Amino acid sequence: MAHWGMFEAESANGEVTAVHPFAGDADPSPILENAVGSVRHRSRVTGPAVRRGWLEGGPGPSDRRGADEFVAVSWDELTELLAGELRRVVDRHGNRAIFGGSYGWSAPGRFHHAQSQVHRFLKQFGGYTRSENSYSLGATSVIMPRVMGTHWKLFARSTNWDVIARETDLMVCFGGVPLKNTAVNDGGTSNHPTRGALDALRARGGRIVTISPLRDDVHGEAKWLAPRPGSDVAIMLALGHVLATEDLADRAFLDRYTVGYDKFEDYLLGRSDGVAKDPAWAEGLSGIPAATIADLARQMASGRTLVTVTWSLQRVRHGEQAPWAGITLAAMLGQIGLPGGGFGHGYGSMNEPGLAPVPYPLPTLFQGQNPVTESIPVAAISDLLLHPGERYDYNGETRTFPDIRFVYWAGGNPFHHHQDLGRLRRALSRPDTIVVHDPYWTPMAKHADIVVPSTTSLERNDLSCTRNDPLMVAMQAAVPPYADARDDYDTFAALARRLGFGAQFTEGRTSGEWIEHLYEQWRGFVRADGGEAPQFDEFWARGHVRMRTEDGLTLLEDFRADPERNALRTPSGKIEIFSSDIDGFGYDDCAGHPTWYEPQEWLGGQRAEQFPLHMIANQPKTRLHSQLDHGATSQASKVQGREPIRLHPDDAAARGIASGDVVRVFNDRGACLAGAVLDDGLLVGVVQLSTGAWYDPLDPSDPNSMCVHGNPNVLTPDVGTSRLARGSTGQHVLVEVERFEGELPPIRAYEPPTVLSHM
Ligand SMILES: Nc1nc2c(c(=O)[nH]1)N[C@H]1C(S)=C(S)[C@@H](COP(=O)(O)OP(=O)(O)OC[C@H]3O[C@@H](n4cnc5c(=O)[nH]c(N)nc54)[C@H](O)[C@@H]3O)O[C@H]1N2
Ligand SMILES: Nc1nc2c(c(=O)[nH]1)N[C@H]1C(S)=C(S)[C@@H](COP(=O)(O)OP(=O)(O)OC[C@H]3O[C@@H](n4cnc5c(=O)[nH]c(N)nc54)[C@H](O)[C@@H]3O)O[C@H]1N2
Ligand SMILES: [Mo]
Repeated sequence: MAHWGMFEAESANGEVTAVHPFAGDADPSPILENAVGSVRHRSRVTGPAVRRGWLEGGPGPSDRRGADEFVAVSWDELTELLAGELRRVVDRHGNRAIFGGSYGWSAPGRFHHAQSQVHRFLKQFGGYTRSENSYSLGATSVIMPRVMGTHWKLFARSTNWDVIARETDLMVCFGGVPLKNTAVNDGGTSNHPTRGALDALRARGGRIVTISPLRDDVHGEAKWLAPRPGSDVAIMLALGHVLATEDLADRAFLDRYTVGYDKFEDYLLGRSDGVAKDPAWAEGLSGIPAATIADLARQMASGRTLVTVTWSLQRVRHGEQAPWAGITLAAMLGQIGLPGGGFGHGYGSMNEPGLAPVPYPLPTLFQGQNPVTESIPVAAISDLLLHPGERYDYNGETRTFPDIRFVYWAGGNPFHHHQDLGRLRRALSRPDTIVVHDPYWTPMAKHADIVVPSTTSLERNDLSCTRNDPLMVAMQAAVPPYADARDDYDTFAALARRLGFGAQFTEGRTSGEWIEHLYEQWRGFVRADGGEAPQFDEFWARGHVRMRTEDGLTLLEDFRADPERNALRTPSGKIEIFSSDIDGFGYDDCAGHPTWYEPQEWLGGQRAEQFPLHMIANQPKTRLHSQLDHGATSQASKVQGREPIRLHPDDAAARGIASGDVVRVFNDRGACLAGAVLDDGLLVGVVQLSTGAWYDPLDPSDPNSMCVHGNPNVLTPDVGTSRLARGSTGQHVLVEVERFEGELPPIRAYEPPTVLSHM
């Protein structure tokens, strides 16, 4: 099992030689092919390694990180050094000086999940400063609990695809329904139903309107509206304006199920600020003709309509507003809780929305409490390291950044996920010690002081299952561990023994025994649900067993049926179109109701005079994030070895750029090379460069060096969504593009650093 689907691997000589998708998967992902040749790839970390400057000079701030050589050490030496340094930091600075946020996707598996392992280890060691929320849903996970009482139920209990295919007349999709993203589900997936569901919807006469700067954000036939990126909230407000002024809003629904519509309507109609948010107003901001918006609003009110918002729309400045305005628009239509109507968030962002949930808990490695209470919103990592002691606003609180001395990362790649990589590199020069566990010499591993070689999920047994998939799967090792790589669990078990809490950490179990233990825990949940599951050995031999799922769900149908008994977990128990709590925070960048705020990184402002192209830094079609970037599917998309950047032919012609050219993409934060691909399925003025090319600085000793490979995060802003959520805003950035002249620098991203043998 991989995050991008279920498969069987063929192997020879310790390497994966072929992958075969699960026969039950209707639409397997081409990302699977990236696994072939990945185990013995030259970018693997072959054994424990310590940065030379750290080994010789001891812990402390260093700007050599990312440019230094490494020294190979034995596992015993590694355990000794790492345990000693953890002890030193805790004795001198306390546990809060350890940052163990360790954000990232690592690999599926209920036991060997790297984040679960590192967090459990650090909790038992006395705690660590943690991170909250995600890069995926930074804004949503803070705003939606205040508006809807939850954020995760929006996905886990979303209206199912078969209900949509059967009932929906019109899907209005902000951000489209990008099929490429449904390849992926956190923890794995055994089936990909989206393509089939959209086909079935259309075969029945249902229609799709996709609102996106990219035509291919939806598969198959759809009406394409291409607004100026960042203007969606204006369009949503204008749609609402038409509903409100043409007597098409469902007042009875708004009265019974929501609070604060009146205050919002004062804003919508311009009573509170003198600006009516009507279609003409939205045309000026979005470029979508007023008549088209008005017409769409009337169509939406005339049948069963589902309003969907992709997660990308909240990964921008003021990202809180799009999901909030989207749910408000759906509430005005009054179809929330009706089959095939209402609201959806994340169709086409992840495979999970639209899939039926399992009704009982999944097996979980018990974590325990974190004795340290400090935490940061996850995308504030550079702020944290650069500004110890500084106060900041977050979600109604005033917090202070602790003074971090030790950074522990296992299962994530900040050089993939974080913005403004030049700033991140300066931030990473500050701590005393950085430890990274990874199977590969990723850019983050190259910036570490202590590098711990992990196995990949292909090299170990595990269990996998997720909350919206019917299968409990035996993940059986395809190959033995590569070189001197170890399971993260074994690394932590050895460290825990050395630090005096080995028995507590392992509870006396080997990893094989843990897997059986978790399986038995899950069998108990199945039994409590009135079901039966086979003994472990039988399960392991069969390869998977089927779980009960709750089919045919409609989001919030229970709330609609009985809003008192099934009250939402908001202060009012209803959908909060106006939130008194948020209003009470007094933030100038997140008011008490959905509001249009002008973005900084967009074509409608002054900054576009200097950097006239709007770059969409979205998820890659050919891989998951940075994982297996050297695999066949990912490599096949590259242009002269660089990550492809799509440009409209008019924008390319204006710059003398031809298809297949290497271009330099730049702004005032940094620059990268990329390979030009021309495509008239983009709005003019928009370019698209996905995330995930491994950061490859021309001069590794210069934090602002150009990336020769095409990592968009050298360009993106490290600015939060707002003071409410401080989510990542990496999706949008203004740039300029020019043909790259001169000698093409080689790609060194996948080459390991120099590793000296121990003297
Ligand atoms: N500009 C911009 N930036 C973005 C986004 C965007 O839209 N635009 N999207 C953001 C989003 S939504 C996300 S979720 C993040 C993703 O960011 P990450 O989750 O950090 O990215 P991955 O490449 O998945 O990193 C996972 C790492 O875990 C390692 N790994 C795999 N298996 C194991 C294991 O068993 N043990 C250990 N120790 N390591 C393992 C992999 O080799 C890899 O280095 O990126 C964010 N960044
Ligand atoms: N293949 C693949 N699938 C993935 C991932 C991956 O790495 N690879 N990552 C997974 C993860 S961790 C996450 S969180 C999800 C993320 O899911 P999303 O954040 O929804 O995914 P993106 O591809 O970044 O963006 C979706 C689309 O939104 C459109 N868009 C961008 N800006 C705007 C705008 O201002 N207005 C409108 N209307 N549209 C806009 C873009 O054209 C883009 O293609 O994807 C998941 N799926
Ligand atoms: Mo994500």
